[in-house]
Amino acid sequence: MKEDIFESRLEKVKKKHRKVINKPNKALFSENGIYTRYKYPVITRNHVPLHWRFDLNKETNPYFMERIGFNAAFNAGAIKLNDKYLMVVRTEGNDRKSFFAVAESDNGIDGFKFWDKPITLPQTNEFDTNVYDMRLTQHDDGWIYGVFCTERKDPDAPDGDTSSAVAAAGIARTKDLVEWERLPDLISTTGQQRNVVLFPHLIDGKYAFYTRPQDGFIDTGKGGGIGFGLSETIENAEVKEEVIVDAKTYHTIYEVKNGLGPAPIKTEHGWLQLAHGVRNTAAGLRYTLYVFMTDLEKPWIVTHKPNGHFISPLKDERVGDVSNVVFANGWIADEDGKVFIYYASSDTRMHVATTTIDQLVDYCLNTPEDKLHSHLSVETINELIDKNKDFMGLLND
Ligand code: M1P
Repeated sequence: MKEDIFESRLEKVKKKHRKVINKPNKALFSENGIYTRYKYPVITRNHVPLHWRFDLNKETNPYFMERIGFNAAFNAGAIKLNDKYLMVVRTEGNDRKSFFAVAESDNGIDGFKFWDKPITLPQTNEFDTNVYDMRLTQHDDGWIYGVFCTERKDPDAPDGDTSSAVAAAGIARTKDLVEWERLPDLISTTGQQRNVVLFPHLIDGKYAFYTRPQDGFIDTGKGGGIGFGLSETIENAEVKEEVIVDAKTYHTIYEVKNGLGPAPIKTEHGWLQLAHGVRNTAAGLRYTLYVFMTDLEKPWIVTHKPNGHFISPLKDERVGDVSNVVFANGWIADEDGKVFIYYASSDTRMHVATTTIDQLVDYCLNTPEDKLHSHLSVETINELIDKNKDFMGLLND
């Protein structure tokens, strides 16, 4: 009887898992023409390999029950290596601990499959309680760096406070995403850090980081926005001074806080940057993605900034563990200019949107900026209406 249960459940679970992994994705029509969304998520908790979840020995698991449960697979860094599209996925167990695991696809839009084992991340002297949101940077120095958030309990939390935490930027490097060398966490003067991204080139012989200084674990407080600073070394990274690249601003989609997404993409016009912005609503925080461009030589200076969000949570994306959130820390630019934007929805699953460098540059150069007042928004709309006056016939049937 027990034997029957084991065999029949094994077959059903295997079949379901294969179906998830082999499901072809489908491009959706893009009304805005800026990027293409896809019908299905590219990675979910259902993609987690069965041998991470089940004891496959009939003797010790006669009912073929799950031994280790997984809650979510989201906020992935991304890189193309040996012609494969790779995501370093924030994989979260039912125990709330997240860790990094690599998922691989041949085409970047479907067929993502986790590697056999999660990443074994070496520890510093102070163990990480939780790690998440790795940004990958292929640096000129030959290493691939993973910069991520390491979270630990706040040592100064009063007795009985079992929630307060401290966030810092952890740094590890690798050549193949398999073997990792852990370096000391980034030191900065501004208390806590999350959403830290290593710039791919040295600037004045120094390692350059985009940062997100914050006063508290959740609130950025006086932190101000997306920052930028230089460090003499990467082996003991320390940013002594941070300038604010993109400040949080009243009545924008990044009013409460913002943070850089993946390492920027170089174009002849400047560096393409993808970030998330957070605003408050009666229903809680709303996270959307926005795009801007920084100067080629001075990548801490914003040159173009389209107004509003680039991607916002839509339909099923709107609901999850932390609803009304889209978050991105990975994108891949192919040699031919195609760009794969990997974004997570509601801290639950991963999606892809595709576009091109040309389209992103056009978007940055030609989308009006946020002029911060309703009447100026109307002015901007009227400018487009006036520009269109000789072409209105195109809209007739
Ligand atoms: O829950 C939404 C996001 O919240 C944090 O991002 P930020 O520091 O910008 O608020 C992170 O915990 C992120 O992982 C999460 O997706």
